[in-house]
Amino acid sequence: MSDTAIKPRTNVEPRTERPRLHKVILHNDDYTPREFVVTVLMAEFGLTEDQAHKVMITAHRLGCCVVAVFTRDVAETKATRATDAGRAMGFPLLFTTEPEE
Ligand code: NFA
Repeated sequence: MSDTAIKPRTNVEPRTERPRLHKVILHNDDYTPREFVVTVLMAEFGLTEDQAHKVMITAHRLGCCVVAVFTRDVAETKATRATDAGRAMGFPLLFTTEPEE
């Protein structure tokens, strides 16, 4: 055998880790119309009207509500698009992201 032979690694950690998921959070405000919030939730997150209404009313009552979880890039892109949809209409609608525990 030549002296440049490569020694295979042993005791390698099994690669079973999944990427950490990030929550998209809808925040309540006093100005964005309820129907508009529902429309944005359906358009940007693919929720049904029933699901969107539940998420909207939960944020309205409690101050915020988790919309869904995604990988970090997808969560950030959706939160930005949804926030921008409100801003385009002059509303302070806000979506943020945070990593899951
Ligand atoms: N609080 C808003 C209203 O009463 C509705 C709303 C719900 C806004 C959830 C933002 C998030 N028009």
